[in-house]
Parts: sequence; C-alpha cells; structure tokens
Amino acid sequence: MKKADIGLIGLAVMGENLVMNMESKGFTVAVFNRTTQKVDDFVNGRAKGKNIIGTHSLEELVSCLEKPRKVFMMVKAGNAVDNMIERLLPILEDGDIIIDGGNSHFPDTIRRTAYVESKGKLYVGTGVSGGEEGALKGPSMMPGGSPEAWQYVKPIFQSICAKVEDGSACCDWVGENGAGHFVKMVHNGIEYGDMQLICEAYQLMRDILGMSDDEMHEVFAQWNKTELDSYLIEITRDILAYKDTDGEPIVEKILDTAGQKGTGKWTGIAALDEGVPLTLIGEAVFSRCLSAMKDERVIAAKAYDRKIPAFTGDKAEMIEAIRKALYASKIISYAQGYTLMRTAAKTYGWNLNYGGIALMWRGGCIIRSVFLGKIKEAYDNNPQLENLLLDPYFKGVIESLVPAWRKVAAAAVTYGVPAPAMTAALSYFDGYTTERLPANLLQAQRDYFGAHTYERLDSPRGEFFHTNWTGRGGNTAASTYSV
Ligand code: NBP
Repeated sequence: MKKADIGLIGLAVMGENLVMNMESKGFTVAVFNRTTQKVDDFVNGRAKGKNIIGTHSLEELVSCLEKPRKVFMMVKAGNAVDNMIERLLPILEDGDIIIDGGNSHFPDTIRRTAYVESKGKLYVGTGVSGGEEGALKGPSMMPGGSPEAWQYVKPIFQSICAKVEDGSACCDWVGENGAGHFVKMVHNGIEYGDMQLICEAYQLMRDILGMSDDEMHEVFAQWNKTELDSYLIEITRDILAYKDTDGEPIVEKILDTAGQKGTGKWTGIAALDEGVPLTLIGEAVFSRCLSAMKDERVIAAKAYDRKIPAFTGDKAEMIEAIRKALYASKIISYAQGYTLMRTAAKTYGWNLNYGGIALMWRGGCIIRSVFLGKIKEAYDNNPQLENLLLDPYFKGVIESLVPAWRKVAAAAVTYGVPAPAMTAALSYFDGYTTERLPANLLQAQRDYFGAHTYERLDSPRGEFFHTNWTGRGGNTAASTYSV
C-alpha cells in the first residue's frame, strides 16, 4: 500500500477539514483520533473513497507514514500536546517531524522544540488561522520550530494554504522554536483589536446617530469597498442584515457579554513583558472583560441613569468620520502589533520577515484585508522600519485621517458612548508624536520618594542624578535598573 505523505491526529473541526484540504491537493493522509470511533465515522463518511487512511493507534499511524515521518497534531492546546509528544517520541525515528497546529502558547512551543530536538526529532509549531472554512479551503499558516523541518513540510503547507491574487502562498517559514506560534498569537491579538474597533463604530452609529441595523448594514457594505475592505467588515455587514424568525435583526437579541479563549490576553501579557505599549489590543481585551460584567453594568446603568443627548451635527459627515477613525485606529493597532513582534524578535533571537508576515495574514485568516498589502509594501520598502507610523505612505494616510479621528473621539467623550480602543489609539498617536512627554515630572516624583534618580536633558544619556528634594533625605540613590 502507498505510504501516507503525512499523518494527522485530532479529528475535530480543524483537523478533519485540514485532512480534506490536504487530500484534495493530492496528498495521502493517515489519520488518528483519541476517540477512535471518530476515525471510523470519518473514513466511512466524508473521507470515503479518498486517499485517507484511518488508523486506531499511534503505532499504526506512524507505520503508515513516508520517511521522514510528518505527524500533524491538531488537538486541544495544553497538556494534550505534551502527552501526545511523549507517546510519539518512542515510536518515531531520528529526523521525523512532529507538528503542532493548535493554538499553543509560544513559550510552550519554545520548550517543546528544544525537548523534541534533544530526542533527535524535529518540531514545528504552526499557527493555523481561518477557522473551519479556512482549514478546508486554505488557511493562513505561520510555521516555526526546527529550521531543518521546513524543507519537508513546505510542499504540503504551501499547497494547502490560502493564496493571494498573484498566487503567493499565505504561509512561509517564520523562524525558530516558538516564532510561528508567537506570530499567530499577535495575529489573534490584532483580531481582538479589529473586532473591537468595528464594535465601537457600530455602537457610535447606533447610540449617537440612532441608526437601525439595516442602515448600518448599508454603511458597512459601503465601507467594504474602501480601504477597510476586509473579512471582518464583510461579516459585520452580513450579520447586521441577518433577521431572526420574527423578522427582527438577530444581533440585537444576542446577550452583550463577550467570551475569550486567552490569545488576546497572552498578547497583552507579552507586550507588558516586552515593555511595548500595545494599548489598543489591551483595551480590546479589557472591553471583553467589562462586557462580561453584565449584571453589575445593569445596576450601574440604573444608578447613574445617563442619557445620551440628541445628535445635532451632520449625520453623513459623522458616519464618514467614524469610518476614518476606524481606519486610523486600525493602523495604530497594526503599528503596535508590529512593534511587539520586532521587540520580541530581539528578545528571542528570531529573524522575522515582517513583509512576509503581512503576506501570510493577507489571505485565509480572520484579519485578512486589502490593507495588509500596504503593510507588506511598507516592510518590503524598509525591512528595518521602526514603526508603521514612520512609513511615508502611512504617515500621509494618518495625517489625512487625524481631523475626523479627533472629531469622533470628541463625540464619544461628549455624548458618553464608550470608544476605548479608538480613543486609546489616538492617545498613543499623540504620545508617540510628542517630543516632550511629562515623564520628567514622573522621574522627579520617583526620585523624590524613592531616590530612583533621573537623567538630565543637559547631560549625556546614562548619567544619573539624585536631588535631595526635602533637605531631609540623604544623598544615597537607589540603583537605576529598569524592567
Ligand atoms: P478542539 O480544540 O476542540 O480539540 C478537540 C480535539 O482534541 C479532538 O480530536 C480531541 O479528541 C482531541 N483531544 C483532547 Br480535547 N484531549 C486530548 C488528549 N488528551 N489527547 C489526545 N487528543 C485529545 O478542536 P478544534 O476546534 O478542531 O481545534 C484544534 C486546535 O486548533 C486547538 O488547539 C485550537 O485552539 C486550534 N484552532 C482552532 C480553530 C477553530 O476555529 N476551531 C482555529 C484555529 C486554531 P477526542 O475526539 O478524543 O475528544
């Protein structure tokens, strides 16, 4: 019997669809699932008549594979992955490749890569984005791990992944050990940000402008023909038009408490660890937390009984301003996300290809958008770009958007409608483009109460001073480390 090109473990929604995708591209796939009934159901159902081999043990799965063996795990992230690695290592040979396609946390992938390599095997931790449909028709894939493994998995990954208009694959080697899962994590964080911005635009239109879902559906349909053209705007357009059985928009009947599975939180934690101001994604995560406090919000809403004043301006102008504020804030979110990747790359020794990452996100994944093509151009023009805001194209765009962005932020504050991500993005922009921030005063405060010292404008960097502010303190300073 012909050996399989790859083996896949985990026949849940993602695994099954990835198998169908691989098979449709001409690969023979052996499959295994912990609950083996699912293997039988699959091979006798969707996989019937296809080049898909069902197996009932890991040993059987491994025995079906062409060497070097490639075993793709698509199981629940966490302990299940470690357990599976422990069970696979003794039955694989040196040079075989274990792949984890789940949403693993990147420090786990760093640890697992070193561990699997220490046992003579190769490891790939790959982000896979695009949900069920992406898995079947072409996901965005972000692989990292043991560099020697790439030559073996590349033909499979690049044939099953999404492609952009010119045929380029939305999958390329990201970097060593946890780089792929790190980039996938930032992708998910950016997804939180994009979704939050869209939700704020919706709330501003609904609560300040009093617009109906049908009207907003039209607006999102128009926006999808502009620079905002993206999957998330597209599904928002469709969601707003979707009616419940009684003919009313179903979205208005959905409880306003957001769930989360942790990847946004991980991105925020990574930003705090790296000292990167990732304010927009942070606000997006906290907004989900605030939304989850529904019972308390209901009490507080009654206690304060705030009324949103009637809108007095030009409605069409405000809608266009909201579109511009959304676009500007989105640029900030990506600028912040890319800064996080640049900083982490230094910490972990990854040589990330930033234009390549924009291309991987350009198709197949949840944040896919036309806009990512512009980010790719910016990094292709200058791979060392410090911040997207310093790219000439984005500088021009942001400058054209600022007046509308300020108008929307002011309206949100004046009318009392929350827009935490849009306003945080504007504050970041104002902070990033301000030469002199009030941190001089902050340093003085730190030195006043804790002798933490400060540097002076009129002295070289790295020279630290302490002032005896009260005349009562001594001249002994604290050490000057920064975390
Ligand atoms: P789930 O995350 O729900 O995982 C279900 C699979 O994991 C089943 O095959 C299950 O086997 C297996 N599994 C579990 Br649970 N514990 C196991 C263990 N201890 N040992 C072996 N197998 C175990 O499936 P999914 O939604 O398809 O996602 C798979 C991975 O892909 C996850 O890491 C997820 O975060 C990631 N991901 C999901 C999406 C999405 O849109 N759903 C998108 C991108 C990435 P069983 O049948 O025996 O219970």
